[in-house]
Parts: sequence; structure tokens; C-alpha cells
Amino acid sequence: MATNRTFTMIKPDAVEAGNIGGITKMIEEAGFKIVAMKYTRLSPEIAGKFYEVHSERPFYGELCSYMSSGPIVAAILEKDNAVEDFRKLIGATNPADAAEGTIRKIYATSISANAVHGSDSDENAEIEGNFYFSELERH
Ligand code: IDP
Ligand code: MG
Repeated sequence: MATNRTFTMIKPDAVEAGNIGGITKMIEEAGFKIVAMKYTRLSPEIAGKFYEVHSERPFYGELCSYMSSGPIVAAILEKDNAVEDFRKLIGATNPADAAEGTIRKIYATSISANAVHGSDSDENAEIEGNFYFSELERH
């Protein structure tokens, strides 16, 4: 079922830098409603499972060790056209290419440590949200 929900993570670099509040504020001010949220830390194995679609890409090992290097904040967000609008709000994967005013332009430090994750489709938003949150944790 197509949803108006997307899934995000505030990544270890942004948590470490004290940007949970700043990023969450941008998300809420852009009209997204937080319907689930969790502060947690991934093991390298769980990070590997989450990013399994990228397992053939050259940066997979770096990505899994980076994503398990410190705590993250996972959240499910609700808004009309959530997936596409959230991708616009976060900006390009590489902060050097991200548009002015986007979360990655403001907070990301590199193509790897790029502050936030955003689902790329309704289908993946559902899969990724289910990866972190049980039925009872989604409201
Ligand atoms: P996205 O997060 O913008 O959807 P993807 O291509 O799905 O970008 O890549 C997933 C994550 O892998 C990125 O957010 C980034 O953390 C990391 N990544 C992507 N490309 C590179 C790279 O060339 N070097 C290192 N890490 C990368
Ligand atoms: Mg992606």
C-alpha cells in the first residue's frame, strides 16, 4: 500500500555533533509529523542487514562500520508526499552537491557522514520502518 510515511535516521556524525535537536526542528518545521522515534545504536551486523541492498557497492564496508560507530536516532515521519518531500528536504547524498537550505548542506560533513538517511520509495519506507519499529511503536 502506498503510504504518506517515510523513514529517517539521524546518523552517528550528526548525533555526535549535537544536531539531533536542529535536525528534528527542521523536519517538524517542514511539516512532517513524527509518528515513531528511537535513540539506539546499530551493531555492524544490523547495519549490514539494513544496508544489504548496497552490499555490492565499494563503500559497503565503510558504510556499515560508520553507521555502527555511534548512536543514531531512527524515526517514522508522516506528511503528504512524504518520501519525495523528505528527499528534497535532506538534499543530495554528497553534501558538496546538496542544495542550499537542505539538512545535508547544513549538517553533513562528507558523502559518508551525511547526517541523515531518507527512504527512496514508499515500499522501502515501509520495509525500513518495520525494521526498527513494531506495530505497537507506530502511532
Ligand atoms: P542516499 O542516502 O542519498 O539515498 P545511497 O546511494 O542510498 O544515498 O547511499 C547510502 C549511504 O551510503 C549514503 O547516505 C552515504 O552515507 C553512503 N555512501 C553513498 N555513496 C558513498 C560513497 O561514494 N562513499 C562513501 N559512502 C557513501
Ligand atoms: Mg538510499
